[in-house]
Amino acid sequence: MAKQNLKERTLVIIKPDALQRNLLGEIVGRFEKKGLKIVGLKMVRLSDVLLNEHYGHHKDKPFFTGLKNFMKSAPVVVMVAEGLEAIQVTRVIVGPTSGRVALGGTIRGDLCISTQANIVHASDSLVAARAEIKRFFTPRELFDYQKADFHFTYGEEERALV
Ligand code: 3AN
Repeated sequence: MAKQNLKERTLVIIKPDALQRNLLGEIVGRFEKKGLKIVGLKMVRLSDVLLNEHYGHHKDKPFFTGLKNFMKSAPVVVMVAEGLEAIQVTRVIVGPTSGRVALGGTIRGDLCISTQANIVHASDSLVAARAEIKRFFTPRELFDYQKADFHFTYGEEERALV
């Protein structure tokens, strides 16, 4: 396991269904309220090349073409969230793949009822997060900055985990 640090980063894609359903602000707000720091944010339209790479592990699944068409149907918002155990924390607040089994309180549990149109993508490991952040962001599009609420977001021992 990688050493805990306050600068762990994860990639989130806010999918076309979220934009169409006017949920963009709600979703970004959930990450902010949780205490994660948003260090990158932009709107993009996904291409086949990018989707083949991003969802390469699903290329033999029956839903692959449908998934790609869905992901190209409108722009998406890509975001990098940073914080202590950001990858795991994000998976927890997002919930499992299907909105039908995701628990209330999670983004998918509260906001969707689908397996495909499930609002967000979130990196599932450190290796995936590194590759996915690099896929969507250049270093200049990612920001290192202090947050005014830092002392109240983490406790003393956590703040020392630089
Ligand atoms: P997660 O996004 O929860 O990590 P993955 O990586 O298994 O889930 O799936 C990637 C994306 O593929 C999902 N977010 C969802 O949009 C789509 N997907 C996964 N399973 C199905 C399925 N059975 N039917 C339709 N789409 C699916």
